[in-house]
Amino acid sequence: MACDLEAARITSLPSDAFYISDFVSEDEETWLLQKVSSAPLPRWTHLSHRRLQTWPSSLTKSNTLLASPLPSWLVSPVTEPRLKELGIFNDAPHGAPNHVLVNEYNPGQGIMPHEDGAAYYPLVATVSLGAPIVLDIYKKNSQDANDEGKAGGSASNMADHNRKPQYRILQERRSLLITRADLYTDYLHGIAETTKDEDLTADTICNWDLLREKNPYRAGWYQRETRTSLTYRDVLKVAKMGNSLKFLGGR
Ligand SMILES: O=C(O)CCC(=O)C(=O)O
Repeated sequence: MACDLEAARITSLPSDAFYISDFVSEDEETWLLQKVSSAPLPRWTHLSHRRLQTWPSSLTKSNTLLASPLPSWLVSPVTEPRLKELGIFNDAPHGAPNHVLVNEYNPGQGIMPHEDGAAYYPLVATVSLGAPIVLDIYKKNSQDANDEGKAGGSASNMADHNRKPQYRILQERRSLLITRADLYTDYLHGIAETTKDEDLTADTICNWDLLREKNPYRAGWYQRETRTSLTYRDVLKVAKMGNSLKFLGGR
């Protein structure tokens, strides 16, 4: 996949966001979904509004990753060669993603507005599989900044249910969304708990011109189906196994 990153920039968003509609092929999508669904059941964490796999493992309380490679199905073809070719992780401390969250949303499920916080290099690469979904982007306010202090780096303004997103990104199945820099640090992102994404137009969807297909959204809405995301990040603090015992509480 040869791709000029600048051509994929979502120009109406603050810096930086990029959207590539055809990032994985249909066969690769089927294969990746099969890998997700064949993971052992204990791999899933069931949350109230989605379920989640964490690869290679959850971070410790001090936001440290115990060094361990990602499984090969999360590496090839997504990180190698594709993300590598884009060069987006070149400046990250480990030069490549070392952590992946797999989120699965059934219709009606979503994720509260939040930020990913200081545990990670400020860049997320999200591969969408199975069905489209709209990601909402909110400018952080002073209440979020307070919440961030309390929650240790993950602002989520739960109180304000009427809060309107400032931007909306439509993520098609098989697409890649990259968010980084100010968009990572100064904004929250979330997914509405709805069975229908509505009000989809060139004016309301900031990556409208970059969509692979606009026809399915001409009516301005679509019915949600199960959508899975692979979110690739670089965890800043990594402990080698030799040093791991102290992170696990040993001596
Ligand atoms: O599924 C997505 O696209 C968003 C996931 C997300 O916000 C997260 O993992 O922090």
